[in-house]
Amino acid sequence: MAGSRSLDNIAREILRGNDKGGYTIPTSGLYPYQWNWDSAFAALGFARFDIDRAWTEIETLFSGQWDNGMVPHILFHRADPGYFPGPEVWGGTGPVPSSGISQPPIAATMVKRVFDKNPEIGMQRIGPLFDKIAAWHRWFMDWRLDNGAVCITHPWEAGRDNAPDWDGAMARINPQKVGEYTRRDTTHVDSAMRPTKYDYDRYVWLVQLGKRLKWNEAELLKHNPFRVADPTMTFTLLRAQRDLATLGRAIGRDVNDIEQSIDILRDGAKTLWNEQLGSYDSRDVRSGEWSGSISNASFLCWYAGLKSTEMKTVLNDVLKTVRYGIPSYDPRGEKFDAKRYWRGPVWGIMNMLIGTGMQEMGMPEGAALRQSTCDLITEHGFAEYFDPHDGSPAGGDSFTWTAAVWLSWASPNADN
Ligand code: 2M8
Repeated sequence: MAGSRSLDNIAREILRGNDKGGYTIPTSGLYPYQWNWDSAFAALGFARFDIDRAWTEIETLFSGQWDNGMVPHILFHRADPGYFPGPEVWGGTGPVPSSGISQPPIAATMVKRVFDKNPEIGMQRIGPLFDKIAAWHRWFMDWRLDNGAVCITHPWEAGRDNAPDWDGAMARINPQKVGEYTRRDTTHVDSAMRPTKYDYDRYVWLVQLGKRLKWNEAELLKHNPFRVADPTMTFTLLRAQRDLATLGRAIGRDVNDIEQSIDILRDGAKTLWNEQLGSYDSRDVRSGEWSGSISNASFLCWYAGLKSTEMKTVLNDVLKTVRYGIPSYDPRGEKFDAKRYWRGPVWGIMNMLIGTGMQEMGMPEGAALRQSTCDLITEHGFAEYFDPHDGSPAGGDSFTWTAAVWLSWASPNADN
């Protein structure tokens, strides 16, 4: 087992190794492009040893922002045939070839942390970024709210691609006319760790629909059968707006609009409380049905600044069932799958968001989760995700966000 100093060095090497010049790929082979929330985590990792590079990561991400404010979930800076679906399948309409959907808005929160590390440099870099982040958040507020909760229009948008949360909405899609396509992910990784063909047919069908509608949000609102109010998006945007307001005040900007949106999102978060389940849950806006899903996103309430003793009880019950928390889906649920991506495995990034939320709330569970994440990475490496029962690594390796989580939170040498 490597010591924490040498693990810090390995984590730095992973970030440097995945650096393609101004942006970082999540891992080579499986994900050869710039992903939105992966980059926000990467920036935080870089901030431990190269503050300038941390800012550049976010600046490159925002170079792909669309005119309507949307920041795509993938920027295809340089074509790579190793990934499907690529730029031509998506037909993004922004300044850089891109996908047509977004991802959890954690950038403002990570930018605030990078800013706080070195406010002098931060003051030189934050100005233009502040406006771009505000425009992105405004796009969510204008186009994606349902009773104040933030909706996704594609499972990839939540970042929790094949979570059981979307099963109901996915079942209503008939992907008959999707045509032939070749997946590339299963050439890089064991297919038992990836979404099924059933899921991929529907992912591709939704991309084809968006492309046909030229990614016009008003049209998507009318025609897209997939619209789910999601705790990942709602809690991360609520948190991000708070952090953006703080940054705005620090640089003398008017933050009235952002403050109003905080109230709207706080009310929206209440609409994700599933009383029968006794947990935060996803809500299918088209059918009005609950997903009935206790996921790791349910525990992002503390990260959003919301107190919840009920979720604390749920968390302790879930943690009793696994060696390494927090599983992406409740192991007591029949859809739990310890290896298949977002249907069970543990993800360092989610642990960090949830854990920092708990630490900020003064909950001792936060430090315990940090220690368990430290043990997981120390014993099992920098994998994309892990089996919650035995910690075995899954998905891609030398993974950017796991290295970033180590450097900025899980390592005993990180400042917590
Ligand atoms: C995974 O998603 C991509 C599609 O966006 C894929 O499977 O091809 C998810 O884990 C997502 O949250 C993550 O941002 C991305 C890159 O790490 O991989």
